[in-house]
Amino acid sequence: MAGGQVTSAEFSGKHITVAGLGVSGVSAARALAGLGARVTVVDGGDNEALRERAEELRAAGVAVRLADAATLPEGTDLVVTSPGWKPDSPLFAAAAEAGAPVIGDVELAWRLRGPDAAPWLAVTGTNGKTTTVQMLASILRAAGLRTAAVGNIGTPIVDIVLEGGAYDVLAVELSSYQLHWAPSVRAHSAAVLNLAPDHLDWHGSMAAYATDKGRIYEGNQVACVYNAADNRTEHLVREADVEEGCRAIGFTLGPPGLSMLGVVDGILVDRAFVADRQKNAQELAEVSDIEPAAPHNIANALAAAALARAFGVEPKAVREGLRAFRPDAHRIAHVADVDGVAYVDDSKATNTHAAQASLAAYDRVVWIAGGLAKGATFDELVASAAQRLRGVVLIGADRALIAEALARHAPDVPVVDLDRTDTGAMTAAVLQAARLAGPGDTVLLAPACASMDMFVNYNKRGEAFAEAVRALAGPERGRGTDQ
Ligand code: UMA
Repeated sequence: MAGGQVTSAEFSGKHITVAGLGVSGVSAARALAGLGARVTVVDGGDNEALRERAEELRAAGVAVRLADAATLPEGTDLVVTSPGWKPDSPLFAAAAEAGAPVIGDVELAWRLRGPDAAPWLAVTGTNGKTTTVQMLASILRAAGLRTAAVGNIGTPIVDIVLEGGAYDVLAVELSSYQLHWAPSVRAHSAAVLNLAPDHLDWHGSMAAYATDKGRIYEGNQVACVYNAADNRTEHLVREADVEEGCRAIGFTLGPPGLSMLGVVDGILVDRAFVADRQKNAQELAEVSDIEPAAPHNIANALAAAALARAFGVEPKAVREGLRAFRPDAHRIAHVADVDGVAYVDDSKATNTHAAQASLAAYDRVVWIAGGLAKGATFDELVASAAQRLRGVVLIGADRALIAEALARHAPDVPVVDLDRTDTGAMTAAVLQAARLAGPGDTVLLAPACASMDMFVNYNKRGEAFAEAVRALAGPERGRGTDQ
């Protein structure tokens, strides 16, 4: 354990149950065993991958129990849960009965921080968190700081915290689940990018979801960054109990007011972290430095810039960091042009809010949508996009919900309901979309739903789309030209 900063007193000798044998559970279990705790990992699943993982942990002295997510191991002092476990899981009811507190892996990481631990710049929001955290890490690196993008993005934060003083600052993506289970986290500065209904089946209500998101501002030291176009985020700042002197900093796609970052004539400008901000603004970067320069992504860049500026990063590094950043696959990724039609993969649009942002970027769209709705409704999304839709192809388990919204708000738009949830349905969906599209149109995969009814994850869904598009283009047209 590098750094040697981690204190074990709180955990050593305790019997700790870790809920979940996924990415965060494995990381938490290893860390706790290393600190001298007696650890049992429980997981409701039982398959080959889990059994393999269980064997590795057992070799490290950790007990593992599969195929039972409900029974609390005898003598449990504390439960450390993975983010995905719902608050009403039977295991937590049993823990409450036994007097064992429940915390998340992010809370564990926070409690394991030593005296020279790196401060956290934290990001949440319904959409854009991963991209923003990556942009932020890119900016921090450009400033010469030792940093890592961690948390919901996929790198368990416990692993990084155990490295002690190896970092100057962390760019931390926090999901609403993680925030729910992390009551004492106190970020240097934090941003809520936007707030729209998502994961309501987990949180129970929009109010509960917003409350958990808002926890990210609690105890902030320097800046609470909010989206001026989404007053729900500003409201969360007002509700938060922050350190004395901590400022509310807005970001906007228009000219910035005082204590905001915004855009003037294609330039990203800062009117928050400049000395004479009453009269002046500081140029940070150009919109053309951002890839892709879609409106929601410019907002992500502004939020990342605001957090970096709150940490004292110079304008030059903001520009360099944004220029160096390249988005992940499956986020508004242009796959190919075939017969004058652009094919775009935004499989990452797993909720209505993301799909709305994606649809807003194109004038004439054939939309491929559907999957698992996660308790969402589609009226607002369909009504906002109706004018731009040339056709719709529906796939997946909850497609009827979208079909009903289309019948209400876009009754004249042709809809192909594929009535399929098998993996091969994507090829048929692309063929149907090609039939509906004409030159100048965009065929857009922005499902507004989760993928797990048909695919392992949204990456696989996007890959299936790209493969079907390439097959449509044919070998002689694979380079995306019209022939
Ligand atoms: N499990 C049960 N019972 C339950 C729930 C889960 O037994 O009631 C078990 C599952 O069988 C599985 C394990 O718990 O083996 C999975 O735990 P988990 O779903 O919490 O996932 P992890 O693998 O630990 O990954 C988590 C995040 N997953 C979720 O929040 C669902 C990852 O975010 C994150 O990258 C990782 O920790 C590291 O921090 C993924 C995600 O989808 C990307 N996040 C959601 C989002 O972005 O919308 C919130």
